[in-house]
Amino acid sequence: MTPTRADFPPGFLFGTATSAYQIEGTGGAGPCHWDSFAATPGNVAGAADGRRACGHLDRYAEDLDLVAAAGFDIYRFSTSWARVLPEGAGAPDPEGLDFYDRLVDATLARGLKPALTLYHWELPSPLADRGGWTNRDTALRFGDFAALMAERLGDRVWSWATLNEPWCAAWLGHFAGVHAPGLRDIRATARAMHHLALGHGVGLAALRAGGVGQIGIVLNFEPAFPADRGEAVRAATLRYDAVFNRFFLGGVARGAYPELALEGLGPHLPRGWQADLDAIGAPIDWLGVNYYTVKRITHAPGPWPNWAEVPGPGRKTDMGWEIAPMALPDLLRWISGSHTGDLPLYVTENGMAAPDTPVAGETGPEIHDEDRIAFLSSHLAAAREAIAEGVPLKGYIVWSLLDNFEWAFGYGKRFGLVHVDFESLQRTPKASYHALKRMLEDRRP
Ligand code: IFM
Repeated sequence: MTPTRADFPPGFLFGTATSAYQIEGTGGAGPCHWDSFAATPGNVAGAADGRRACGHLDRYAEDLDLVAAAGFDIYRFSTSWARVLPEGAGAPDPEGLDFYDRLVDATLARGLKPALTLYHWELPSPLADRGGWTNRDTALRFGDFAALMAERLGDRVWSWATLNEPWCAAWLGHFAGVHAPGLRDIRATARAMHHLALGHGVGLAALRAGGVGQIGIVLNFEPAFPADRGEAVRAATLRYDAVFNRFFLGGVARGAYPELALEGLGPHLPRGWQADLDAIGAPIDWLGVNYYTVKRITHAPGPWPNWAEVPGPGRKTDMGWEIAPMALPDLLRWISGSHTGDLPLYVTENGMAAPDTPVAGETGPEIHDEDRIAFLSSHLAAAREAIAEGVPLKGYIVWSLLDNFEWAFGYGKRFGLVHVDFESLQRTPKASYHALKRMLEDRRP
């Protein structure tokens, strides 16, 4: 695989990522809105749920051994709010806190930097019952959760992210209805967008008050291109860009939401939302950029936002996502040039889903995921190009360590560097894992 570690600046960090609900298995956690979303027929492919997932709760040591053996520097993971605070607030469950304590210690013991994301989508059901992210109180309770985690783990965690991909939690969960809580309502969407942004701000303040540093947020980006000529298509593309790429970035980096997003969402925002922008736009220490694909947009009739996605010309992953490494340098340049300046950027997720069928090898199953090796190589080359052009990119993290619960797609979409047999839970490193290991070993001066 090229480029290799030696082609990146000294100190550039490589990692791999997971999230709590997707790998842990629920055992002992309080109920969360993904449990009830998955328990509702038709929401998740194969009627799958997160009850067992990858059994990481019991196998975390083996999983961390895999991260360390590959030669990664960073292990990015998330904490389940419902495991730590089954009621969403109030008394923590000591066993939940102990699990993350052990996980952080085990990460450090292997020479890895623990990069913790507080919220990767599993909202405790008692908070969902009170309106979830449509309710301002959820953002305040998130601050309490952040304070608790800072107090317990602040002495050992290397970096903190408040939220992962708030656009998905807000838009896919409240507008498209394909993520928990499964709503399709623009008013709920607007409120969830704002309260997630506020949750970031409140969480950030709580982490700062707790004395921890290296605090950021992880946002997902999809550069959008007009699918056809014409003013209506161009306008639809700009609207898509405003909602997808610029809403949270604008809030966090400028303390302002883009006008084009406010055109549709503004009338539904909670009264006095402007007063929250100072907290939302408070300084952060780094920004996480999740990058998978680009979008081709056309105009759609009907109510705002009047856009529709159309398939692009490029090759697609198993998710149907167009493979577009060439858009990554432009994206990173645009983020730093227009919003974040010298702020360190990290690619906090990049990877692809592929069928990854095991074949019999001499010593056991083998997975020849050459497509993933090509995908990762091309995106690493794109990251390197961005650095050469002066983007302050400091690290690159692969999604994901393990095949896992891919939300509404259940267990059918495999993103892992390590194959998981969901019957036996056996882990088998794929060819991409071995290729990355070799590329990380290259430390030639
Ligand atoms: O699996 C997800 C992850 O939870 C968030 N970012 C995108 C990944 C692939 O869809």
